[in-house]
Amino acid sequence: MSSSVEEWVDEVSRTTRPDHVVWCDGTDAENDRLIDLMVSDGTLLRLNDQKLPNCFLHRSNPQDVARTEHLTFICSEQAEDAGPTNNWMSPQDAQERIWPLFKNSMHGRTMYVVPYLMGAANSPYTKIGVEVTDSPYVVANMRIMTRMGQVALDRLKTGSADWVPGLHSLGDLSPDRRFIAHFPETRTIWSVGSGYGGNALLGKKCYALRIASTMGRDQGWLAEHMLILGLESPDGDVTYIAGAFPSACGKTNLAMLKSPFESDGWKVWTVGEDIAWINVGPDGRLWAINPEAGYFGVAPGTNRKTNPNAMDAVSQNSIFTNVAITDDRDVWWEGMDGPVPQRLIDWQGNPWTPASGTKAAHPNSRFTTPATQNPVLSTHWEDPQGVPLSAILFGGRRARTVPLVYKSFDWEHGVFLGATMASETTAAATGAVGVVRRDPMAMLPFCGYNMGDYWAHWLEVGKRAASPPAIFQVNWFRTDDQGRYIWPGFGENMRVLRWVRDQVRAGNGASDGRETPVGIVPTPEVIGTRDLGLSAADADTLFEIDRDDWLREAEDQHAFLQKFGDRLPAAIREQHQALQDRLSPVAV
Ligand code: OXD
Ligand code: MN
Repeated sequence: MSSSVEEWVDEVSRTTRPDHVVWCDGTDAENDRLIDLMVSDGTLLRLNDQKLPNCFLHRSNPQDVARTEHLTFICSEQAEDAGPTNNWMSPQDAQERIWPLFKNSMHGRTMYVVPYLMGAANSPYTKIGVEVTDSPYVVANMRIMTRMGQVALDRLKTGSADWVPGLHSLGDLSPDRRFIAHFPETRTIWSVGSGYGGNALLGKKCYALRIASTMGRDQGWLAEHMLILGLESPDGDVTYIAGAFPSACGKTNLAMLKSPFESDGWKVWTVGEDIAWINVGPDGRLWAINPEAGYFGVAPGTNRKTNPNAMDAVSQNSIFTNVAITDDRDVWWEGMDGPVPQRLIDWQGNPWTPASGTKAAHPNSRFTTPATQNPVLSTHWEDPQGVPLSAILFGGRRARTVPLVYKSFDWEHGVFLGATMASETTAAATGAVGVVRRDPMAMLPFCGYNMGDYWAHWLEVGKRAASPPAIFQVNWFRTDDQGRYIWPGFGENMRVLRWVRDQVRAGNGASDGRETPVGIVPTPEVIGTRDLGLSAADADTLFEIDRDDWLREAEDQHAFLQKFGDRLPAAIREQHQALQDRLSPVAV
């Protein structure tokens, strides 16, 4: 392996002072040893081996249950390079404020050195990371989420100097001494004080999004918070679609969608469910790989109806975090099929009954499961070049304003839709839930540099691609006057995917669509709202473009875009102006 890895490991162990250092090889035997260790010290609980073979429950510290965006920093030399949407700390301040928290932090613990690949072993787009951690739970999760161990050591051995170090320590798990710091210029990650997924599995959000987005800016590609799916149509053709949705907005469900039209030949295959790395191919199309090997999905709401494929996937070899369990050590969470059990042990380990008045599973409880257990995994999910994208969806959670689906006029307009997308917040991050916030390209918490520059980079990539994908906005979450969701969602989202496919197959001419000031909207007929039993009034609301709502929306977009000052690309400003002009035509 690259001697620089050994040097770095020596250097961090001189500060963190672990009792032992273990280099992970990723074998079953190693994993078994770690699991036994964690079962014996209570870090993991073995679940019912008949119902859930080789599955385990982990209960995290109750103060450590979600990503902590306010403790997440971009440590670039210049504050402007982090931009107005990131927390910034100078590398010098990080050295003074964060580094001391690693002093002796692994004393009495073992330090695991976890070499891993983001991407398939044979892909030219794959990248190497090495995470050092004092959490065996993190090691077991990294083994599911990445290609970990020997396969990465082999890459390092062949002389690759290009790897991203990530230092992780649980510290004392106090939010007062918790930091997740990224150094884009030196491509380094430090995380201390949290064992929770996105804060601690450093390959995922920290590397594959925050650091990789800056690599993509420098190298001409895109690292995106996107699912990738293959939509098979009755003629056997597969159309590849990527989708950016904020956390806990149904990305995993859409990526693994069970089609109600399967007997007619419409089917979804999963390539990825959280992250896409996108390159311009020699044919002028955008090609996407999924850099991950597993799914770290939100458990509550997952059931046989909303996501039967996920229910199958998590039935073995999976780690559950902060879910509830039954008397016979089966898992349970809110929204699971069947009646609510009368007795449970809740996510904190306390007895629970329906009268308790609390959630039995934490709203951000998760499963970690290997992608290979997904029954609808695409046979192309590890193709070295990735899959060619025909469409990109930007989705948010919006009770009003945004229709079920609409198509942008062109790439620049599509980038504007991504730049101004907004969503109501969820439990995936700490903080208030249900507040509308702008979340451009679903990358607000994950873009490692100035978001204005990021939009410029998107525009540039589109210029380099002769046939870029068509861009759509979707919203499954529109409500009626009583606050009820109008759209059934889940499997029925297939109707929207079919329309998207028709649109990209029809080329640039809009078919079955109505041109509005915001974009091209389908008719209720082509989506089939009547077959779903939706009233005409509900169908109207679903596709409505209300001028007053949109004027308010445009005003709010303006306030957001202003924050970027001279880093706002002119094309985005012009797109915003053009939207306002279409909403307020000059009277003649
Ligand atoms: C995730 C997230 O865990 O987006 O994927 O929070
Ligand atoms: Mn995510």
